[in-house]
Amino acid sequence: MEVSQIQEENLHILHIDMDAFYASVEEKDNPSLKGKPLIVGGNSRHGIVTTANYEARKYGVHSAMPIFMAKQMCPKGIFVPTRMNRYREISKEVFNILNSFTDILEPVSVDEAYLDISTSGEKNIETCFEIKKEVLENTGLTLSMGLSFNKFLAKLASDWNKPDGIKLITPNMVPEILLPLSIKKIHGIGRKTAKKLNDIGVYLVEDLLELSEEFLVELLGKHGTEIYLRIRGVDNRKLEIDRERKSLGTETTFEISTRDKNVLKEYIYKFSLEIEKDLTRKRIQGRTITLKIKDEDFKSKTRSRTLEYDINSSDDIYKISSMLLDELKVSKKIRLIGVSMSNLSSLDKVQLSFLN
Ligand code: TTP
Ligand code: MG
Repeated sequence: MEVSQIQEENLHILHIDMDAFYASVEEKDNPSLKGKPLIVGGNSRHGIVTTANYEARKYGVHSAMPIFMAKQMCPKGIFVPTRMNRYREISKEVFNILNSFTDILEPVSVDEAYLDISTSGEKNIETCFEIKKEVLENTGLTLSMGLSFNKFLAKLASDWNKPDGIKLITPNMVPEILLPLSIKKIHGIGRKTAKKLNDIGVYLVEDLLELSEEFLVELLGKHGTEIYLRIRGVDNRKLEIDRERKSLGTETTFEISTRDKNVLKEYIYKFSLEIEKDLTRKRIQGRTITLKIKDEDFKSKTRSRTLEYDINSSDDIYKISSMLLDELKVSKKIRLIGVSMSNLSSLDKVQLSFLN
C-alpha cells in the first residue's frame, strides 16, 4: 500500500516498551528505592549494568556499562543484583494484559512487543490509553508506546517520549519527521552499514533520501532496497505471532448484559471447571489468574493475581477469580467475562518455556 493512501484511523500497529524495566520492577518490590538513582546489575567489580532507572541515567549511567564505571559516575547510586526470574514473572503479567486486548501480538523481548490493535473493537488511540491504564493498575509499571501503520514507525515512535510516553506517527508526518534523525535510528542500519554510509558523508536520513535505490543496492546489497523504502515510510514486515499457547482460559459474551454478581460468579465457576479440565488433560498447573470484563460501552478491564505457588483445582481458580471480580468494583452492566490462567508449568515441575 502507498503511504499516502493510509488513513489516520489505520494507525493500528502498536509498539510497546516498558520503562527502565528491571529497575522499575525493583522499585515496585521495594518502594523505598523510588526517587533514588538505582542501578541493576549486581555489586561485583566485574559486573555489567543491565539497566538503570531514570535518576541514575542523569549521571550518565546506562545499560552494558561496567559496574565500576557506573560507581565512579554515580557514587551515591544504589546497586542491586539482577533477578531475571522476577522480571520474567512480571513480564508474563504484562503480556497477559496485552493479550487481553489482541491475539495479534509479537513478543520481542521481556519488555517489548508489537501488537495489531485493529481488532479490539474500540478506537485505536483509546485502546492505547486503556492498555497503559491496565498495565499501571495491575503491575504499577509504566510503558512507552508508539502507534503507527507499520512496525518500523511504531518502534521509532515508542522511543520518542520515554518514559510513560505515547507518540503517533501518521502518514502525513512522513518523511518530514524522519529527516533530522541520525541514520542509526533506522531499524536495519547497524554499526557496519552506518559506517559505510558515514564514509560517504551520509549521517542523517535527510542525506540518505538523496540517494537512489540503485545506488543503495550497489553499496549495501539487497538490504539497500529495504532501507530505501523504510525511510520513505514503507515497511511491509508482518507481525510474527507466537502461536505457542502461553495461557489458557475461556470467555463468554452475554446476550443480555448483566450487573448481577451471582450470575457473573456462576460463569466464573463454570470457567474454573473448564480450566481445571484443560489443565488436567495437559498435565499442567499455573500461578497467575486473570479476570477480564467488558462493559456495555466496550470498555475492558482486567485484573491479575500471581500466587506464590501453583494451583490447578477449580476451587482455587474460582476463589481467586471471584476475589478479582470483587476488586473490580463493577458499576456498569457487563457484556463479556473471561478467566484465564498463565505462568503455566508442567506438573512435573519443568518450567514451560516463555519468551525463551
Ligand atoms: P530496554 O528496553 O532497552 O531498557 P529499559 O527498559 O531498562 O529502559 P527504557 O526502555 O526505558 O529505555 O531493555 C529492557 C531490559 O533488558 C532492561 O531493563 C534490562 C535488560 N537489558 C540488559 O540486560 N542489557 C542491555 O544491554 C540492555 C539494553 C537491556
Ligand atoms: Mg524498556
